Amino acid sequence: MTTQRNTVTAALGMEPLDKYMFKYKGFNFLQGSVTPEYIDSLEDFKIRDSDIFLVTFPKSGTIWTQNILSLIYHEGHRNGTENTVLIDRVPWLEYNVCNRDYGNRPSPRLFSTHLPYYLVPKGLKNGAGKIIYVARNPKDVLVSYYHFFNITVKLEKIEDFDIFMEKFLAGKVLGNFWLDHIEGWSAKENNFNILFLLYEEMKKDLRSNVVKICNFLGVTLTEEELDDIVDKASFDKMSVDPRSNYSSMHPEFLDFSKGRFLRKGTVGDWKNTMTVAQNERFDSIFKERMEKLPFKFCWDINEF
Ligand code: PPS
Repeated sequence: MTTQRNTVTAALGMEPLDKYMFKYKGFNFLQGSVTPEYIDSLEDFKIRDSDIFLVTFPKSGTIWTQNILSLIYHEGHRNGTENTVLIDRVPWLEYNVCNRDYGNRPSPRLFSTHLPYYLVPKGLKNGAGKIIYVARNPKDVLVSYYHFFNITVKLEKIEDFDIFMEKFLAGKVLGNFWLDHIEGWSAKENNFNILFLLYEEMKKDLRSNVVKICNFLGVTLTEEELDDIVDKASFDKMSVDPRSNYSSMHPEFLDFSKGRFLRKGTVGDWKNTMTVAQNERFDSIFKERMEKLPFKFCWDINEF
């Protein structure tokens, strides 16, 4: 009876956005992949000090950093996890697609999430565990996302970039509005044990960013181990490594006949897609708030 009542109460707070997404507690989720009850339960999800959470707005370098974390913790001592795919090594907190018992995973547990700061477990908000937030310039995020919408089976197909851009600007995508996501996390920096990384900086100098991650996590690696991670986390190597490029994802989720998850992996590709008018419209909404962020984004690989 109580469970039934809870189900009904939770369902009341659930607002369908389209056939593919619903909004709950102000945040957009994939329809059919998570329930309001599960989202509610995350608040009390017990955090261990050894937990590591990778937080991103979609298309900001999640899979890349998942792979780096996985290489730091598993490479060389994989202990039978050689054939485990990334999504199982650094699983999604809010989308338990492999149906694992997160509570009983051995430490250190690695998780990924796109959640906003206010929906993560309260243990994290109280400073337990460690968080790595990776951000990418939002114009490249937009273009990457546009292509992703067309390879994922779970989201609406939108061929017209202009229409997709409006959806992105209205926050009607997973992750909601880019500025809200990053502002929320950066404003709450002091509540969390958090390291901020930029995709463009990783692209410019991956090695020093891997060192930064290791220092933050308190992991000591040899020079050879570092070189190996930098090599295995390169775009070219990841593109052909089925363990780390999501190519083994079930066709129920991704349709690889429409494109690749690791598409271009560069900085400034937005210039090949956005028109002058689209760029101006984007800036008119983003510029002022972007300038107040504590990050300096790079918009073109030629600026390196
Ligand atoms: S998701 O769906 O949110 O998990 O996507 P996410 O992994 O955050 O972002 C996908 C983009 O990251 C690029 N990527 C990389 N870039 C550089 N080097 C490496 N190793 C790498 N791995 C993934 C990937 O290509 C997507 O960007 P685009 O611009 O579409 O190529």
